[in-house]
Amino acid sequence: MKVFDSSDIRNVALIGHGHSGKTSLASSLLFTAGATDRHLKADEGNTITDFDEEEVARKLSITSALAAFSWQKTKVNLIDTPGYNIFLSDTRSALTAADAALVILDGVAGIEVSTEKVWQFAEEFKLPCAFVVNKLDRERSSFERVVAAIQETFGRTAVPIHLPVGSEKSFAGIIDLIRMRSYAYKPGGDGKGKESDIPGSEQEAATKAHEALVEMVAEGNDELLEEFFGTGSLAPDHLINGLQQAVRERRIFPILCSAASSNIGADLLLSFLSEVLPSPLQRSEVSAVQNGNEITKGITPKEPPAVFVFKTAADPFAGRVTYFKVMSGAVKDDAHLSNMRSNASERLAHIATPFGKTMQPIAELRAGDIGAVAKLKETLTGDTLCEKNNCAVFRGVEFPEPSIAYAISAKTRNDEDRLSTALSKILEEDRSLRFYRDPQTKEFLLGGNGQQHVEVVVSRLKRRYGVEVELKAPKIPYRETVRGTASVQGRHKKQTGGHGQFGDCWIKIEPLPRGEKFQFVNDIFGGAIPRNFIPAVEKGIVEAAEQGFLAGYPVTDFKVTVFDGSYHDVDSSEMAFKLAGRKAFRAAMQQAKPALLEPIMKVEVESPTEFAGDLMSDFNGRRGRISGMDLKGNMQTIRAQVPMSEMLNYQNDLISKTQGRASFHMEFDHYDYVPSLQAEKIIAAAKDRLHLEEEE
Ligand SMILES: Nc1nc2c(ncn2[C@@H]2O[C@H](COP(=O)(O)OP(=O)(O)OP(=O)(O)O)[C@@H](O)[C@H]2O)c(=O)[nH]1
Ligand SMILES: [Mg+2]
Repeated sequence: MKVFDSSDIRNVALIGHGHSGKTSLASSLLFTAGATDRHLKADEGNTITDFDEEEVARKLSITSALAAFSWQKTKVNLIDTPGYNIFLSDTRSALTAADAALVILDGVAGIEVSTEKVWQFAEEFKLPCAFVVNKLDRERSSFERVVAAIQETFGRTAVPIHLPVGSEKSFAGIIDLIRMRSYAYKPGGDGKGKESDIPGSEQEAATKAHEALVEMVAEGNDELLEEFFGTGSLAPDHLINGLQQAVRERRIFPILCSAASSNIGADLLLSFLSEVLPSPLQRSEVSAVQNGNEITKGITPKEPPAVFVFKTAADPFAGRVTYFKVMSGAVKDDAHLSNMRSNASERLAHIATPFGKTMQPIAELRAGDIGAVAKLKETLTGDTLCEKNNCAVFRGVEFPEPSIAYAISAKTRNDEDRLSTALSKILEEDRSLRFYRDPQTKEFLLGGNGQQHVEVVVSRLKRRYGVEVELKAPKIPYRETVRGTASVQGRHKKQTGGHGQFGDCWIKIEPLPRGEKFQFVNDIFGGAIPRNFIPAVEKGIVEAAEQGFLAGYPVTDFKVTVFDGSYHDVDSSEMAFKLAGRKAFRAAMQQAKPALLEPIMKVEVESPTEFAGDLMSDFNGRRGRISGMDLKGNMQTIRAQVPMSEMLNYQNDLISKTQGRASFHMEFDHYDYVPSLQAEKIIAAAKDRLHLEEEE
């Protein structure tokens, strides 16, 4: 691909709810711009931006993908992002490379849960945005209704710059409210409209909408306001410039029409990208750190080269592929840059412009452009690479903690050996995953944003790396504790020929507040137990506590005071006192009202209000306690505390209860007593388990 100047580059992300048509729109733009020789379809699994095998199999986007193309004199780096809520952390991360975003809406469904989420991301990154009302060829779609919903949710500064001609099946034209011309399309055609005057039947509506647009654009600009009051309108060039400025400053959010799968409106959208959306040079500054100081910084062509890494992919053939945005200067092929985090020197051999999975070689990437390079040694997502060692370091996004974890185990010994290498590659690519070992249950856990998220990893392990694994719900890390106090003796005495063994201690056990774990106090006066044997008593107790008393779970939140005992000059030893401590502990547990503790999770569900009542009563059924509620628009947030054991299958239940329109997040909060009914079952199950282990 040829080299483009910063001012001719547009980095545009397509964002929106799952299934709204982002990948289809990318496909239609690529075809109309001549970057592909036919119109590729999401349903056929052959699009440029859904190339990953899991995406093809599932017919949805899982990670962001890039495709660069040129249109007139502009180079567009299109970033197609996932819309399903469990994959949205990737979308948010990809937005660090964008200078503007198109929010895609389904012309039937209008505003959906993820529409609001991605809108918040765009606000967070201060990205200029426009709305694209897609699927206007569908039955029961309505541009008017969706526009009203957009304005109600996002405000009056969202204004149409297009009007549809025809609706549903007969939708085949678009009126451009800037130039006041009409364009007729052939459904399934080349995406280039035939220009004509506005049909008489649409004249009145178009004039009204044009005036509303003109007024809105003029409002923020004195010169334009003067022209508007003087002539009652704005010259088309002035209108475009004014609109461009207003979009850049996030004062206006244009609304456009489209039917991506039948390729209606692609050429108007392409013109909008190049004429109205900002170049990287016009983007608002982003925060960075330079010489220890927080600064903000724009794209700077005149400085030495620096790039920010916003994405890493594990390609089965090319290995690690690093996607970056040039933040300053120009990066030439084969440049040597140093990584500001690890200090490693990296050679950027064969830099490329990404086009889905294809890497198109390029000689140079100028400030603001996006590129990819394979085989960097130590560079990861979020890193800054540059030539000078005092350059600004840009900030990557943080990823949320996983909301769900599964126990993962290899199917065979052979799989086990390769599992962690394969997983480490997948984790590099997707930073919202976590892989760790639970120190208590000793299981390996894989955490992600949802069940499907973890399942994608399992499937990828098999398809890409030939590693087969099994998933299980993680074991619940129960704990044991005491509710009462007890003072008991622990005495160990054994006479076997020569040396005997003798240890004897008196201990008091009592509960500690939740989370204080363990405390040991030596309260011996007058040497009833010699000083050097006291640590052995403690060790005996700690080891016994690790093994549990009721059901094999570690005992926690208790205090032990050793206050008396006796010893034997010859037969006493550390081992004997350790065993005495152990006996004392077990005897104390017996009397001190032992109890089971269970982890309680902090859960937050976001759902359309219509399901709120149902979801709250569902929490009651799960022994949960509602701790708060928030209403935002049509979305209800419910916060609750629920035992972990009741949440294992929540994801599936939530999907079926809300038709997939709600999302949730949970994390550990605290431990609390298990009610006796459940405790009995857990203890009985543990007895079976421990019994089996003994037999093995
Ligand atoms: N009728 C109609 N269907 C469309 C249109 N655009 C997309 N679709 C269909 O909508 C479905 C989803 O399209 P995608 O392009 O995969 O949607 P997406 O927004 O990329 O979905 P995610 O990547 O999962 O977020 C597919 O079946 C498309 O054929 C359209 O303009 N009209
Ligand atoms: Mg998609």
